[in-house]
Amino acid sequence: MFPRLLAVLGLGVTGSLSGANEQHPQEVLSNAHAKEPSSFIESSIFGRRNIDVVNLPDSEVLAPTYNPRDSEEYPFQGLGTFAHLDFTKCTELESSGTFDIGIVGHPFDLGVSYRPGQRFGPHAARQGARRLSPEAGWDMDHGGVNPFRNWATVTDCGDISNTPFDKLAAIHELERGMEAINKLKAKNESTSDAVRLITIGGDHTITLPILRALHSTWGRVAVLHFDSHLDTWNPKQLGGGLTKYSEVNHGTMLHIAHEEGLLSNHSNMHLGSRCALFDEHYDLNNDLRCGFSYIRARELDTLGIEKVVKQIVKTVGDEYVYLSVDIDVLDPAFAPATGTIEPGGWTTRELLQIIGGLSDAGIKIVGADVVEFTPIYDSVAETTGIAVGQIIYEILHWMVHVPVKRPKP
Ligand SMILES: *[C@@H]1O[C@H](CO)[C@@H](O)[C@H](O)[C@H]1NC(C)=O
Ligand SMILES: *[C@@H]1O[C@H](CO)[C@@H](O)[C@H](O)[C@H]1NC(C)=O
Ligand SMILES: [Mn+2]
Repeated sequence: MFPRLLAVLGLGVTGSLSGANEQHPQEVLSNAHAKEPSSFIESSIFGRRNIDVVNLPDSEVLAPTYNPRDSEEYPFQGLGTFAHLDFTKCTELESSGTFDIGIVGHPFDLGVSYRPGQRFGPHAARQGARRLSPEAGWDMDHGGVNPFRNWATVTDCGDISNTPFDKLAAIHELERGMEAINKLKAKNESTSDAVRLITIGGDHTITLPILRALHSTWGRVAVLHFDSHLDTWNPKQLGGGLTKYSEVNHGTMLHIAHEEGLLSNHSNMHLGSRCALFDEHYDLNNDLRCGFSYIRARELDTLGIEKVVKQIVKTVGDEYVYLSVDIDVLDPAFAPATGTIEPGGWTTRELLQIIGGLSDAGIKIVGADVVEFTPIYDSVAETTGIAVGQIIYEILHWMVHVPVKRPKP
C-alpha cells in the first residue's frame, strides 16, 4: 500500500523510477495515444480526456515497485486492527501454533484515581497505529528490519472482554484471558518457544493480572516500569481500607505484585520517575522493599541515553524482563491524553531510543504493556494515540530481535 503512494510521490522504495521509464504523469496524459484537444477547456487539466489507459504501453504507466496484494489497504482503510495486521480471536483459538507475537487490548478503567476513560485506549491506539503496516514496515532505525515480516508471525488478538460493573471480576477475566493465550504454542517454536503479548491498556491496574498470568511460565520477572509515578504504593496510603475492591488500583498493583511473589527480588526499575510522594520516607523505603531502583526523568539530562541503558542492563542482567510503559512517562507535550499527568517528562524519541538500546543489548523480554492512554483527552491530531502505536512498534522490534526460550522445568 504505502510503496505505491511513495512511488507516485517520487519516493520509490527501491530508489526513483529507473531511466527509461522515467516519465511524468503530465507527459503520459499528453502523449500520442490521446486525440488532439479541440479546445482550451479540453487541453487544460480540468478538461475531459479520452485516454485509453488500458492500452497504454506498460512502460508509460508509473510502474508499481512492488507486488500489490489482494488484501492491500491504504492507511485510512480497513477494519482497524493494529497496523492492519490479521485478526485472530486468540482467547478462543482451537488450534495452537498459529502466531508468535500478539497485540491484545484490555479495555478496563475501573482502577483509576484521576482522569478516567482508559477503556477506550485499545481502540484509539489501533487507530493511532493505522499509518503502520506490514506492507511498509521496513525500518530505517533498525537496519531495514520489518518486524511484521521477519521470523515471527504477528497478529492482532483483539480485546479481552471484561465486565465494567465489578473491578475484581474484571481483573480475573483479564487474567484468565491472558492465561489462555499464554498457553498456546508459538508458531516458530524452533526460534522462540513461547507466544509473547504486547497489551494495550487499559489503566495500569491491568499489569497485575498480566503478571499473574505470566508467572506460571516465567517465574519471577524483572519489571522495567516506565512511568512518572512509583505505582508501588501501599494500599494503606492509596485507596485501601475502604472495601475489598479499593486496595487494587492503578497505583498499588506493583506493591501487590511484589507481595504475591511475582517480581524479581532486586532487579525491578522505575524509569522516568517524577512524582510527588505521600510521605517523606515511607514511599521510597517501601519501594526499595518491593525490589525497585529508579532513574528519575531529570537524570536523563545528566546521564544521557547511553548511561541510562547501561544502568538498566546492569540491573536486570539476564533475568526475564516484563516491560510496562505508562504513557505518562512522556511529557504532556508528547502524550497529553493520560490519566494522571505530570509535566517534565521524556520525549517520544528519548523513550524509543532507550527501548531500542535495551533491544540492542539483548535483554530478554517476555511480555509488555502500554497503558493509561485516555483518548478523550487527546488532541485532534491524535498526538498520544500515534505515540502509543509507535511505542508498540518499537517493542515489537525488540521481541523480534530477541527471541526467548522458556525456562527448563
Ligand atoms: C523461523 O525462524 C527462523 C529464524 O530463526 C527463520 O529462518 C524461519 O523462516 C522461521 N520460520 C517461519 C515458518 O517463519
Ligand atoms: C527471592 O526472594 C524469595 C522470598 O524471600 C526467596 O524465596 C527467593 O529465593 C529469592 N530469589 C532469589 C533469586 O534470590
Ligand atoms: Mn502507572
